[in-house]
Amino acid sequence: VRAPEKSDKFSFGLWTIGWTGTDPFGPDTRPALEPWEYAEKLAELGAWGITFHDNDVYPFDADDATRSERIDTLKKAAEASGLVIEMVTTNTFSHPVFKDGGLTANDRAVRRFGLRKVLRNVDLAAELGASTFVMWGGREGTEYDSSKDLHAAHQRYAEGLDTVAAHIKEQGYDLRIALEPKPNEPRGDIFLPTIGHALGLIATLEHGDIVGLNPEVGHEQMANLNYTHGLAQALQAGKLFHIDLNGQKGLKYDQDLVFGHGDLLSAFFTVDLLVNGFPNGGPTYDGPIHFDYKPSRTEGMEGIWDTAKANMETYLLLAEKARAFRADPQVQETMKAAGIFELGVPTLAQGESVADFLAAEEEFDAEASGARETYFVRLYQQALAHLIG
Ligand code: GLT
Ligand code: MN
Ligand code: MN
Ligand code: MN
Repeated sequence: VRAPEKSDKFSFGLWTIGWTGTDPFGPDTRPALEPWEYAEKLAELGAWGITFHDNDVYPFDADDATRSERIDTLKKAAEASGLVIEMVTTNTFSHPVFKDGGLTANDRAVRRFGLRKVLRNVDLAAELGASTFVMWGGREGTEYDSSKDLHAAHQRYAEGLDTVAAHIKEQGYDLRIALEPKPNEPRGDIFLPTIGHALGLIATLEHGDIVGLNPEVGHEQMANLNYTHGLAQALQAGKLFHIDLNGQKGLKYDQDLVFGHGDLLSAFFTVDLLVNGFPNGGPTYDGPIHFDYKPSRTEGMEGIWDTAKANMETYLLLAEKARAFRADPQVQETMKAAGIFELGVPTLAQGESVADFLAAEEEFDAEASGARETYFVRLYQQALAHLIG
């Protein structure tokens, strides 16, 4: 497969290759580099963009001078290596102050502190030219249902999001918020656990027009959900602002494997949607191809770059296969036989009223229809043959 190019729009979180391997059972297995060192290496490997949390670049308790010096160094490194800073996000989960969340903590002073941290980071995101501001509410949630007024918690979540969105509008920033759902981990139950939950909350916001989604493969699969279906619904709602690609093997802890190293067939159909779009047309995603994974703790300093390359290679391989799949005349024939294109035809005729519809005398043989062939397995096998053939 060819090497990654800028036009592929591959992007990485600095916390991904920058993860040093600490887990609940043991400490670091790798040393940490400076953020700009990671960035430079990513550019060398063909990445187009980088993303980060405020505290991936400067410590939680950094003074203003340290903060601006470190931001400046990263900014210059990104410019020199032709990297776009496409997304910025806020760490409202590491420091103990956020142990009960940032926007939904019971403690109001914590919420006011958390919201200020987020707003300050919005200004930074705008200053660095980012187009997306991700909000992953990893600590927004509970272990115990008795620990919160759940209605008030959702009110506070909505209030926080509307405050951030209003600030973006007031400042005239060209920035959109992307919520990142996750069902659990680090909290026992995280608020906005799935794409659907997030879409529901967004619909209640005053400034929901600039709030959308950043769905992550593993987060949906941890809830036993279908990632590609989730992307489709977010697209249908005009809310697919950003994506986090990685791999997950079923219902386990958040594995953050390399893209494709989990459910490969699901990854194939995700890429099929991203590169080919829906068979009957409709909204498409043309944002960054962003990887949010963790190089496994077993990997050393060479291994982290193997994993970074693996994400891009897997995507490119799948893109090639997905294009060939859709272009295959036999596949097109099976798609037609399977009724894929017929689903694009509205159920009611143009201008048909419900009364006309109900009065229409239509011949329909339910028995014959019940016995029809769908060719769904044939089509899936053709996809599989393209994938592994
Ligand atoms: C954290 C989380 C990710 C989110 C990041 C954005 S941070 O690593 O596990 O899924 O995308 O805050
Ligand atoms: Mn994850
Ligand atoms: Mn994650
Ligand atoms: Mn993520």
